[in-house]
Amino acid sequence: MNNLLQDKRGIIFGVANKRSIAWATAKSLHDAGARLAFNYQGERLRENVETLAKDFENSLVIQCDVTNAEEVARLFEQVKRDFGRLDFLIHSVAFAPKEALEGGYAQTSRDAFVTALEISAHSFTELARHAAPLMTDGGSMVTMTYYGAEKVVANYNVMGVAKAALEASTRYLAADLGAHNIRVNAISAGPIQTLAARGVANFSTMLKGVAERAPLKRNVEPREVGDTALFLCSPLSSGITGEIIHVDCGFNIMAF
Ligand code: 1JT
Repeated sequence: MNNLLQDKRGIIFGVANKRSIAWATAKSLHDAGARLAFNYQGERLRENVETLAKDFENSLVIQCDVTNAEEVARLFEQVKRDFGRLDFLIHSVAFAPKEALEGGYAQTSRDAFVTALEISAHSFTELARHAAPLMTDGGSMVTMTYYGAEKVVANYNVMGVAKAALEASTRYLAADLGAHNIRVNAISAGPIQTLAARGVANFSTMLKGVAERAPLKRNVEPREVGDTALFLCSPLSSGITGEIIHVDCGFNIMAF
């Protein structure tokens, strides 16, 4: 418990279950005193998110598929009505069809490409556009990325291309919104055993290999990603914008 986000309010996109990176982030932000709103993508995930959010006093849970412009507009209207103002936004949303995360990148279909880029990259820009006018006292936006945006990671394929677009979006948004004292940053997390990752072939083997090569000799914990998001939403990071912070136990600095 700390007071880094006392009287601050923000919204978190991408909680699906208690293993979600978005959920670990919610816990860090809540423990720092923030009031939180959550989205859920569809009826299937509503109960999960409502159950998790119950622990958080005065939280909001709102239906919103980030690819549905009407639902996005409606969500921000409700946030404006209930919160009056926004101080931060967490974007922890990604998707690509399973078949796109195996085999060669050259085999990526147009459909898989468009889906991955729309959900994983365009949604951040869309949400930022709606959130910025509510950040009347300045604010902080944080998205989640992965090393596959920078270097070729076997099987990450079109997600790497989507994350590269997301990282570039982080810089362009930071340039646009800086004059309003809105900072925009990304966390490049090491691999984490979430539900999304569980569908990935040989994910456990990869986790082990990454832990062996990382300077800290282990995998990153969701809480460490959440605490970095807390830092990026707090005044402690007031001079940082447009940055990609690696939270990966040092894995990215190694050549071999
Ligand atoms: C998605 C998935 C986005 C898994 C993701 C992701 N960002 C990181 N991961 C974990 C991962 C996945 C692969 C990988 C390394 C890490 C799955 C659902 C779609 C969105 O390749 C070695 C494939």
